[in-house]
Amino acid sequence: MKADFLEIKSEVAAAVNDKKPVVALESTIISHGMPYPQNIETAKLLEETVRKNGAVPATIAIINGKIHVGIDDQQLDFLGTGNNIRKASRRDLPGIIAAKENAATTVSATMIAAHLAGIGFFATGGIGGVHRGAGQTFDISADLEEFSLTPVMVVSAGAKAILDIPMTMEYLETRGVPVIGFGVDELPAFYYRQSGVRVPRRVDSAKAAAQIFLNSKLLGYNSGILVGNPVPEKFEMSRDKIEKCIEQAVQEARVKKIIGQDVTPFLLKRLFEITDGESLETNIELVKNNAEVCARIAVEYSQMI
Ligand code: PSU
Ligand code: MN
Repeated sequence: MKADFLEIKSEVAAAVNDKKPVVALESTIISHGMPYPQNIETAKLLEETVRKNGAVPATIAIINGKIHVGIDDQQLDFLGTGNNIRKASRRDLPGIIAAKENAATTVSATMIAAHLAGIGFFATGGIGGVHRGAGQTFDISADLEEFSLTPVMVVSAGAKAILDIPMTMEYLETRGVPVIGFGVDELPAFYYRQSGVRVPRRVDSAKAAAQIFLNSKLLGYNSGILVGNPVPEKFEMSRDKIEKCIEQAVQEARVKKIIGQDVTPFLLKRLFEITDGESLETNIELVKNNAEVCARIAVEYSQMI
């Protein structure tokens, strides 16, 4: 049985086949995480950044029920402007494919698709995690569980500060997911560099991160690894300022009874509005930085295997 819904761009397939470095990129950030036209501009910037650092980019999305690993400009425009694009997480993939729908992939779905295509590295902005107030709402992103199920190394600026970062770390610890601080001792908090939550391991080079991924493979792990790469200092937001804005956005989501997969896009959109666009600027810079670091790790890894 072969997945006839998997369309791997020829450049990507060739690179995977030759064991060359490839970096997967997600599409939820394009369709649900950023406004137009910055979403499309950022997607292009990320692909360029991956190339500049020696790897082949593969942006992943579902178009007409087919998982595309690597998309073209026309498909990118469609994902960035279309209004009927679903948000696909692990639970959604089989149904979306069957119904031949269009969907952007979250971290969990992107990890699944990347692995299916033979790609081991993936750069994003922030992963989903345990939401504030999860004790009441049970809102825990499927991204966390995915790390224990799928062997992909994900470079992110940590968990979004809209989440409960200590609980997110506890969850990852329970699932046995290796978490690495890239040049830092604490898990980054997306908009700012230090969450106050220590990571179990710090590395100071791309090579050291690649070695850890290789070790996990040699140990027979079938789980992923989270790399926390902080936003560059000059683009960091003031912790006090963004925390106040987050409190406000979270409160609004509660009043409006926003639930399920709509929570994260709602919070990101409100933060963009409340901060007058500053949160978006930081978001773009951190995800670019993640694409660079991820490509560098993928390059190091390709020299080890
Ligand atoms: N981080 C961002 N923007 C985003 C997301 C994360 O800066 O759009 C997306 C990712 O695709 C992540 C998803 O996987 O939000 C998590 O959604 P949820 O909390 O519903 O699991
Ligand atoms: Mn959720």
